Amino acid sequence: MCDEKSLENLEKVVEGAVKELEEMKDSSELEQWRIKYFGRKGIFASITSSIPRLSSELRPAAGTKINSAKKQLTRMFEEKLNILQKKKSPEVDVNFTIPGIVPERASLHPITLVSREIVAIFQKLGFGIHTGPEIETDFYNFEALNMPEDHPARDMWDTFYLDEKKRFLLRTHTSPVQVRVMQKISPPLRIIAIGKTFRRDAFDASHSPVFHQVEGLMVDTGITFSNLKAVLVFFLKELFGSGVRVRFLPSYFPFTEPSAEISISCVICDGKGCQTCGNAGWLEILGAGMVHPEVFRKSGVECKNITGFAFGAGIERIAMLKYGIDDIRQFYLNDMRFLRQFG
Ligand code: FA5
Repeated sequence: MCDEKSLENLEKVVEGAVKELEEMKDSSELEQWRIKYFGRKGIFASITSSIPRLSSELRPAAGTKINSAKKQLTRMFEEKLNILQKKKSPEVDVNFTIPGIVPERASLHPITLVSREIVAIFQKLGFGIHTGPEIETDFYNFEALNMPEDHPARDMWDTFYLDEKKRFLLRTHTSPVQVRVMQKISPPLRIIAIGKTFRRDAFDASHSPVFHQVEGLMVDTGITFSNLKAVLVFFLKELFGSGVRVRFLPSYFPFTEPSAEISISCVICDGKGCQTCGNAGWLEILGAGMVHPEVFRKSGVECKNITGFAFGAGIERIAMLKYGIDDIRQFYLNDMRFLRQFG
């Protein structure tokens, strides 16, 4: 390619190069093409090196021709490269060096956290975990718990009934699980039951129409109020710290006799009196008592000398005291700023 003729052939070279480019199928073929025409020992290097051998009149025109041919082919090469890169399969296109999107870490709901803590404490004492249905019958929610039809104590629980005849309802407490367990398992037994409960209560800072309770039941020969006291004091000290003081006062539940309401020294003011405890220094936290003989009878426990204790507490109220939450509605608003604090 070192004469005038070769320069005339430049057009043919370009034509051939363009045709080859059009037929290229992948970038490795394209690279071969680039080396063939523009490599150090390529066709254009050879054509350019022939310029000094041309007559001085021809040289400028030859230079211009070669340069414009090079420019045209370089532009076409880049266009083809672009097309082939876009055609690459998606797997090949993945850039493994780009940092991934970090998935947001979920956290457990405070009610779940407290429930698990309660379960762990009672498991240490050998209590088994039981559950019961959220839709209950009148028998389990009231009658078997020593509240026959028209018993005035039924008014202690504003009930969601599910049918006209009031045979089915959403359980108002976890106490029906006591009866269900005693019907199935003979004493000795010690169990807790955690679950949802429902009441027609107005939704305010301390009441929710749906909330959780933990029920406890221990039945054996010779169980006394002292056992109840020992278990509950242990439980509350594990949950709120060994410094907490526990107070038992007489109370009334139709299904326990005697009955007690149990309070702890206010976790906010340590018993000095504040807004949370209404300046009383004490916070009521549990209802409890010795299982009423009528409940044993209705549950089919007939053995002599069998006694037992039962207790029930609201999980939301416990969680509020543990975490210093002043409004029960926070648990159900799904506000991520609130929930993230328990991560
Ligand atoms: C009962 O429900 C009894 N079944 C407890 C019991 C069991 C006593 C075994 C004796 C033996 P009470 O109605 O007081 O008791 O409810 C127990 C706890 O549930 C309350 O102390 C409170 O913490 C919680 N609670 C009651 N109503 C609501 C509500 N609307 N929202 C949130 N928590 C509530």
